[in-house]
Amino acid sequence: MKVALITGITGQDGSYLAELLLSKGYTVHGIIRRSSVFNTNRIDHVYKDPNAVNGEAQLFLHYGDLSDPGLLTELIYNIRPDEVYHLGAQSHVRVSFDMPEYTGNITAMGTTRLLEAIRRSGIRPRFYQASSSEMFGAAPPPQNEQTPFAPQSPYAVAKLYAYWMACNYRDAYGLFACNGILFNHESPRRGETFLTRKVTRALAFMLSGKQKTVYLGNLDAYRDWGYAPEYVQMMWLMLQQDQPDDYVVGTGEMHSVRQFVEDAFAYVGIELEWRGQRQHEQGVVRSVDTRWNHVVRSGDVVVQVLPKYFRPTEVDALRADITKARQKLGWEPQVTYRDLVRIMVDYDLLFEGLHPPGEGIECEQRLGYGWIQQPPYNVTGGLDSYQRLPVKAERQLVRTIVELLAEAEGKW
Ligand code: NAP
Ligand code: F7E
Repeated sequence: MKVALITGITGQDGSYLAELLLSKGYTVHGIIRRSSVFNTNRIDHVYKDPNAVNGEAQLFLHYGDLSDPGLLTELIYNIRPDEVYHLGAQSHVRVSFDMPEYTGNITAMGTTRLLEAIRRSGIRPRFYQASSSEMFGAAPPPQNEQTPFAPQSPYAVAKLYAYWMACNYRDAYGLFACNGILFNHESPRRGETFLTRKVTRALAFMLSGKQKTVYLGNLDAYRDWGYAPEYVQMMWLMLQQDQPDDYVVGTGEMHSVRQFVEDAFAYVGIELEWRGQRQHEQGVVRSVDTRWNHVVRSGDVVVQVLPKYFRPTEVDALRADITKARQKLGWEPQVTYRDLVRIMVDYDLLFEGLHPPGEGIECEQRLGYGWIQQPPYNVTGGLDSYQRLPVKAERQLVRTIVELLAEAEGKW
């Protein structure tokens, strides 16, 4: 049975990766930061207290921080992992302009600390580095493994340093280190301040009457948005190859922020039109499905652009050329951009206790990501009535929700 260590296990990707590895029979160790309130809500549903389950636990959590080299060394030495997935980072691009030094300390130097902990321990796990399409920055699309890097933010510069450190430890010490150069990937577990989730969550709040307007920045940036669970499968795949290598991972499609907003609203029957210019633009409701008339009306300003959300230097367009991943790893994403919008809107409506259209949830079920253990979301109560259930019951509950929705829509 393999042993994996995940930094950033409480994040979007870390939580999906933990589920994937557990489903493959791994023993999984994760590093979590101490915080004044629980920050493990993305993994609570897969965590069993080792004290309570008597030797049956497969997931172990350890306090630690990428700023603490001594502790990282001790963890590597004691856990003796076969695979290390380094996902921990200050991962927000806009925030990196406000906190460049902290971002460098954690996102760049944190990687060096972990690599050094591995080197000094004498243990030789396989190592995955969470590199980013942001490293391509100003380089025009499509971007692949040969595209010259042109980072446009402190975050991207820090990731580039970490990328080269992983390459250096591979060349200098023969470490099996892989860089996954991942383009934007999203999910219902995406952090609430990233663009896609900010929009789908705000939409759900508007439909439940809690919010009137969402405030955004640059609507004209283009991104290659994929579905996060598929991307963590790629992380694992890279570490199972005979040779370590670096891979670009994305969908090959790109869409603008503006289009994402339009498509999310259109999915629930709200058509938008745009008024005004760049830094003062507004998204106004042109028409609305009668179902939402009590909360949203024609003429409502549902999107307001604010200069404070623009970045000092923007990355205009990212689109992955995934030829290498396709040819060498046989990888092809299944979830399209259209599906992704639907999945995210469906879940955010569900979290708000609203009845989602259901096409996204259906798509997720059809593609059969059996290893994803969605926490139990209560259709009528929303997040406030979130409650823990045993894993089997969670799966059953998600299935039941989907069946109920389909019945209500008259589809089955
Ligand atoms: P995320 O949701 O922001 O998660 C980041 C994780 O890093 C969290 O678990 C966080 O812990 C942890 N972390 C932050 N500072 C830390 C520190 N000082 N010490 C230890 N852990 C720390 O990010 P994600 O979307 O899952 O992305 C995973 C990785 O892939 C990140 O490195 C990100 O930069 C990179 N990446 C992401 C994308 C994407 O589109 N999602 C694309 C390319 C690359 P807390 O929960 O305590 O904050
Ligand atoms: O922005 C624009 C913004 O913050 C996407 C991270 O996971 O992916 C992510 O970085 C676009 C940008 O993601 C708002 O200017 C407009 O053009 O969702 P985002 P990101 O910056 O692309 C890469 C691959 C990573 O590696 C990172 O870790 O949307 N945008 N208005 C906005 N973005 C945000 N967050 N908020 C807005 O109000």
